[in-house]
Amino acid sequence: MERRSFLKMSAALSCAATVSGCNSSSKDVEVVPPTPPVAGENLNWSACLVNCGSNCPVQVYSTDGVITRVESEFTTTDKYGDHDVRACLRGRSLRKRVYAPDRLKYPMKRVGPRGSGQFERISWDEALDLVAEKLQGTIDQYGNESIHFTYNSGARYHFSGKQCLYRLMNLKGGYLNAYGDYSWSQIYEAAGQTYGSAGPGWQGSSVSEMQNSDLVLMVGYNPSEIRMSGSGEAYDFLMQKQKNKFKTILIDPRYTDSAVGKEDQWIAIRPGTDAALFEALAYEWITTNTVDQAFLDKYCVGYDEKTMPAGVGYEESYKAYILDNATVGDSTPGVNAKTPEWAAAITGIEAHIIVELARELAAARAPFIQIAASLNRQAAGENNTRAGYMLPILLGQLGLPGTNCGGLCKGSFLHAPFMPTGANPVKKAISFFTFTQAIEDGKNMTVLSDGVQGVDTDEEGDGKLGTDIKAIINYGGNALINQHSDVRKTEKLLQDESKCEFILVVDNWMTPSAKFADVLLPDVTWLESEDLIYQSYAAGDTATLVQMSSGVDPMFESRPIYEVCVDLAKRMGVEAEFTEGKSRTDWLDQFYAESKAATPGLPDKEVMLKQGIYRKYLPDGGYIVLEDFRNDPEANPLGTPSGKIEIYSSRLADKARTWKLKEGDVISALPKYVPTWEGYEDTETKKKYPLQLTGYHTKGRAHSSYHNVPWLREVVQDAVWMNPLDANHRGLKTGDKVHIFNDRGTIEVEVKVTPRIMVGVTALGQGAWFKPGGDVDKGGCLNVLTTQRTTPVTKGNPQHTNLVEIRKV
Ligand SMILES: Nc1nc2c(c(=O)[nH]1)N[C@H]1C(S)=C(S)[C@@H](COP(=O)(O)OP(=O)(O)OC[C@H]3O[C@@H](n4cnc5c(=O)[nH]c(N)nc54)[C@H](O)[C@@H]3O)O[C@H]1N2
Ligand SMILES: Nc1nc2c(c(=O)[nH]1)N[C@H]1C(S)=C(S)[C@@H](COP(=O)(O)OP(=O)(O)OC[C@H]3O[C@@H](n4cnc5c(=O)[nH]c(N)nc54)[C@H](O)[C@@H]3O)O[C@H]1N2
Ligand SMILES: [Mo]
Repeated sequence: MERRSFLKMSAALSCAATVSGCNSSSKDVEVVPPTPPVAGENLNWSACLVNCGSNCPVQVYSTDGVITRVESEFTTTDKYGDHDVRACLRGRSLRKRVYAPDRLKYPMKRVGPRGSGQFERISWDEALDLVAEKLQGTIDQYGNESIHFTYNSGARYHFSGKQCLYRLMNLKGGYLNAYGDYSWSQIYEAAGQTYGSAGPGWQGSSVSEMQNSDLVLMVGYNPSEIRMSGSGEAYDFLMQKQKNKFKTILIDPRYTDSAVGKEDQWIAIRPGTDAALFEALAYEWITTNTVDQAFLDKYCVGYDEKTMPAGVGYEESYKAYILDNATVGDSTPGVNAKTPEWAAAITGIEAHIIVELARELAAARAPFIQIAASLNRQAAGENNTRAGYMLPILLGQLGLPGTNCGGLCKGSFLHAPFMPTGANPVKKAISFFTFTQAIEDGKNMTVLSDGVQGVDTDEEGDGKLGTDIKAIINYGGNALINQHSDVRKTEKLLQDESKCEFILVVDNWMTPSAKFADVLLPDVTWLESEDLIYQSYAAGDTATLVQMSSGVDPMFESRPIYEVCVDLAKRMGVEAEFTEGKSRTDWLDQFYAESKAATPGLPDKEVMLKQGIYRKYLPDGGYIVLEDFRNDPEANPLGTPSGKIEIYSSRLADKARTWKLKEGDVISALPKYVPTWEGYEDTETKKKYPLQLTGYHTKGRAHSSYHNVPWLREVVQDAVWMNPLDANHRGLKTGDKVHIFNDRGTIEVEVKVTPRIMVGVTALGQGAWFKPGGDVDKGGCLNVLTTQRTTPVTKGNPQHTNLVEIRKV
């Protein structure tokens, strides 16, 4: 039985992973729901609340409170636009996850050294007393700003989720804020500087707009793997492509699932070098007069002498930079012009391919350009992304049908409220990625060196954070250690109990982060929860609401975090404020009523409990990003200081002057290709560690989530991709065990030798669980190899920028 399901799951995965798509194959088949194999089975709806951008519904069958099977959704005729929202293999494996042997069963407190994983079972009363006492004690001794939440994206509940803990802490005086996130920090910055708000960066045109495009340029965009849900972007993309036959060009070091099996062009590029390619495209367009000069004059600041900010000369314009030419009117390129030949040597893309790409993009009627988030997770992530936004800007191809501003595709939404958190009285904030630095020496972190926000500043604009992090709350996240960079460094830091004095972890499983808890609380899982959720933030063109209900009782002694917070609020003297006098049912009813008011077609809750899902294809129609601005820039100015698209950013020019940067880091007023530490051009480090390594988001997991489902490990091997040339050179063949290492650590994984990755570059799915013990991490956690060094502007995560060496074990 188990084996059979596994084979079925394998089929489902390869199907979800290839470009033909699961849904399309069953389009004309009549949908016959399978007969429940067990008499008297109950059906409850639940959802996969992981952070892949799409929260798929699942049907949970149970008998006498025991889950018998988990099915994907199959309630429609499956005609595109009213199609099933099918979970990928991960969602379908949820029974295994709920019943995983490492499920946390009881509240526990640490007994061994921190991180050793030695715990002792305690009662809920004892655990709650301890947590309340530790949090209150930290507030009393060090102040609210010494308490911090580590990044947490693993459980997207609306009612009983992380918001409850934020709410509790806000009622108790707050906590140290974090700005940014592992996903898109550098994108927010790039879009904010260029387009005046973060929005266009993560809410570009909707996928549906591809129907009006003749050429979709996907720079690092890999929807078949990172947007796998059956309703979502990958499927929308496939449907649009099948119907409209636009050409797709993929630029990625890997030949990804989004390319395989189609007539696409794949252009392999060295990680972190995209900006050099973009500049060569700009060079081609400028020297062949194919830039949209009228657009640049009317809508933009900083392209050439006509639109420079007051006091800034032509020599600092984008055109002068690309041509390496400081004289207005003289169009002869200088020796440092950004020619295709120059870019070829950096990117690994032959010059004639760059020239051809420039021609194709310029000739396209409506190019739809997406610059994916992977480029922002590089050492010069802000500049990479801004440089990518230059493509639609130079061509004047944005705000029009079939185009995109370079941003990630905007998903559709229906409204469902989240538990209100209230406002945080603490205004101080650090970049999410610098929490380890704030444990080590938060006191001395500053505005100009470390991007600290919300502190008092002197006349130079500098100011100190003034506190260290002394307590951490880690709920539904594994970024305390596993998902954060330089695991070995974090490990040592957290082991030192004099630094961070208290760590609370709330999770469902004994994850690497859970092992570092002082108090460990068992949460219920999604399948044991009631909630009304929307489809998450990037699920494409079909908006859904899912009514989750629980067919199984909370397992062992696990408890929903809402109830835990009520009990903590009681102990900490804020119960009345926390509950507002409402019961759990009152909250859920209130949320449902708010959703129904926002979506009048939503049926009553009793109906939704049975039907599980409510969906609407493009509830607001399609979306063309920056359309209003394009139509009427005076009436709809952007949020930039000039109200225009800022190619030259005066705000960044200021930061470039005043901020204190590490050697090699660059902040620039113009978007620029920057050769970085541990990039392709870091020849010094490459003497020891010659291979570039990126950590892609694998279909086998969502980050570290689902790592503990053995079936998934079987179908998606955790192996480092390596080109045959690099492998031969090292005597490696597929399946060999290898050590990947650099100065930060060593991990052990298998190698997959494949021409699907370019020479000199290696790639490993991120998210495997760190397995401490000895010098080699046998868990294969990529973050043993990544650095805590930050990107220059947002102090974000350059987790795709790594140099390593690999050898056979
Ligand atoms: N090297 C490298 N590192 C990366 C990335 C990369 O590309 N490369 N990507 C980064 C990105 S973009 C992100 S968003 C982060 C993601 O980092 P995280 O937000 O830490 O995401 P997950 O690894 O999925 O961890 C989610 C946690 O939530 C727990 N969880 C699941 N369900 C529940 C529940 O019902 N209740 C509770 N209490 N807990 C639950 C899971 O067990 C798991 O421990 O990782 C970042 N790390
Ligand atoms: N299955 C699955 N889906 C997920 C997630 C997951 O963990 N698993 N995580 C979700 C989350 S939170 C996020 S933030 C997104 C992440 O979405 P992305 O950031 O887009 O995902 P990545 O896999 O990091 O990168 C996408 C592609 O970019 C390529 N790439 C890496 N470096 C470069 C580069 O310098 N230049 C170019 N051109 N390409 C490069 C990689 O090979 C990869 O194929 O995915 C979401 N979806
Ligand atoms: Mo992310």
